[in-house]
Amino acid sequence: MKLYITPASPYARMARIVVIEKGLESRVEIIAAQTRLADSPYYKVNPSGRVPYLIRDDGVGLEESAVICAYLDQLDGKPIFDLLTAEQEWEGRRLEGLARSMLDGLTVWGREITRPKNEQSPTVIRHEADRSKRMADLWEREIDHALMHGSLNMAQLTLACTLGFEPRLPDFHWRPGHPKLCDWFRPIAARPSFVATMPPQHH
Ligand SMILES: N[C@@H](CCC(=O)N[C@@H](CS)C(=O)NCC(=O)O)C(=O)O
Repeated sequence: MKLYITPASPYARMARIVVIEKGLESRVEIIAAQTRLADSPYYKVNPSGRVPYLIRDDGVGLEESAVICAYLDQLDGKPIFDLLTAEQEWEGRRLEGLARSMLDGLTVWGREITRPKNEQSPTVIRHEADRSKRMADLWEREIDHALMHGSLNMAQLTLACTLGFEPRLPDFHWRPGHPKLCDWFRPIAARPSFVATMPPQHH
């Protein structure tokens, strides 16, 4: 299989972490795609131009981080990231949705600050910075949920890649006032799969 990524993408990072956590490194070739470039050769591989994108062994391509993670997770017949038991499923999805909502805002913010200065919108930046503060407050409360502890699942993976987007956003300060979130993040960020996939610092 081939997994197209960019080193800074938190969505691609989720798929890369599942590859490592599931021991699939020898089966999945990681390829850096050239995104956001006029006429990039990558658009012939994936017309949307987004990462992550997984080309399965049968040649079929999959888009969307959650779909790709679920596919990689079930390859060995023992999915661990997706919470599929009836009593956990909706809580798992609810928490994953909350984390993804925060991440979607951060990536809009991140895109804004990588544009040329004269194209950046202070209104968009303020809107996303404010949203991230509200969501960090929300997560300081939700982090006590039982599903946010124990074996790594999609909700935890999504939130960890959200908080772990900080090197890309110099003004994203989620730690002050959120001690429980700090304690939660520390051991997850230290996992080899997270260390190996850290996004590069924004300059
Ligand atoms: N909903 C998608 C989002 C993927 C996404 O937005 N990827 C960004 C990188 S963080 C991208 O490839 N951007 C390139 C572009 O917009 O052309 C997912 O979860 O996989």
